[in-house]
Amino acid sequence: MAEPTTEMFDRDAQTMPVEQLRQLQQDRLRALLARVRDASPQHREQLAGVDPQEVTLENLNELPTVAKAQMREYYPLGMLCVDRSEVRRIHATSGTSGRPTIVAYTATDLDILGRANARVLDAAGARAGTFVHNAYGYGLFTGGLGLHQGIEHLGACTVPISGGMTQRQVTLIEDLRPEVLLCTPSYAAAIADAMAKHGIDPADNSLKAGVFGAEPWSEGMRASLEKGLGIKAMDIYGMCELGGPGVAFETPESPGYLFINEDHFLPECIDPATGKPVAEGEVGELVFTTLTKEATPVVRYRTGDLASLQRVEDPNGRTFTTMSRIVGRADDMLIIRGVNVFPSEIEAVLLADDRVSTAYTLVIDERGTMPSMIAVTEPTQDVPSGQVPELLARLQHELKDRLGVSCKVVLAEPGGLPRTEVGKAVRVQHWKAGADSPFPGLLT
Ligand code: DLL
Repeated sequence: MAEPTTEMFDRDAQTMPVEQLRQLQQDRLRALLARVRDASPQHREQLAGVDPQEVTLENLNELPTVAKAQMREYYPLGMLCVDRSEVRRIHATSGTSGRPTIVAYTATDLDILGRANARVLDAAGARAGTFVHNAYGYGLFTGGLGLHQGIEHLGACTVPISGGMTQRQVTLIEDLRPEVLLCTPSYAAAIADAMAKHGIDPADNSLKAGVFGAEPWSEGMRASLEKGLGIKAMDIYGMCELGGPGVAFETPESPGYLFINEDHFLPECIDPATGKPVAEGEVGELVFTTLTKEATPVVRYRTGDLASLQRVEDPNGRTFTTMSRIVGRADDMLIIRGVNVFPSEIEAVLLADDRVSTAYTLVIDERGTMPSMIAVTEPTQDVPSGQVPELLARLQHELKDRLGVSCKVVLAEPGGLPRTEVGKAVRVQHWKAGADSPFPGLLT
């Protein structure tokens, strides 16, 4: 695989001087507002009375935002800003917690989706001709086909396996020798476990890089995946309402900082309670405007995702601003005995200990008057049983230290917990009074 430092896909756009980038964003923002203001019922309502020529990057935060709940009211296509005949593809959110949100793409939108994701794959070291094993789900979910678009744009080769049938995935990786793996981090962990079970040495497989996203993950998970698969693991962020994957991505030289494809996605970071912008480097809720999307553009879309924004020095010359890892979702936060807890903090503690496997679930026991937390996980295969009591005590101590509230730890047998093979891992389960135990035999 070529070194990412020697060439760069779309270098001119990715390394544009910041002043020029700001001007491009300003021009695109005004053109977008002028185009969409009267183009759909959703935009008409949101942008009533707005004069696009008056809007600048500095006063954009005075415009109203739009959130998922409002988008649902416009189901299915009340957001559409082009004629139906121009739509080339539809994707949708899974809609498990309400009506799905539909996003539509024109031919230009698909081209931009491809370009944005080609930048991601190029940063991970893929080039024309590289074999890419794409185990993100294909279908209405944007992950599979969104990254597929990027692989094709780059001229690389897609293995469009989608999720599931893990044994078959391992066999195909052995046989076709892809260099890049694409899937959720929890599924990458399941693939690593399956390889270990078959005695495949991480150093011997063909994989060199993995691009993992669509769900939260931690530095501990990165270390496990890098060791278990013998790869460099990179983060990718995106969401259906913004068009899918490829909104932001890490490079091997920027762990913890995801470059935002700022020529297409204009980021803001606001205090979720007041809506006011937060300072650079401070955690707030990400808000995005899709500067170039034609079919279903969004203006000031509140993602619910919490992260910080910062411009960093890139050794490869990228000038786009960066976002941190997603630290949580505003609606993910648990309040346990008065303490605010993000499930991602539990993963960070558990996986910092390499004696613990990547499979875990956080059970919120709500059977009593006060909720309590139980982390259900497993030791890795090679932990001697004599070490288990010390491991449990250490994890519980570290969790209490980090969270400020107790979290009991329960260990299953190595390999005893189910793995998520399709879709996003569900890491939190609520155990209500009268309901069956989520882990019979382990929790009673
Ligand atoms: O998950 C798009 C995607 C596909 C991103 C493939 C990356 C790779 P949705 O299904 O609409 O879209 O889910 C979007 O997933 O608001 C975040 O809460 C979460 N999410 C996405 N990427 C990350 C990430 C796709 N890297 C929602 N880290 C977002 C943490 C993520 N959470």
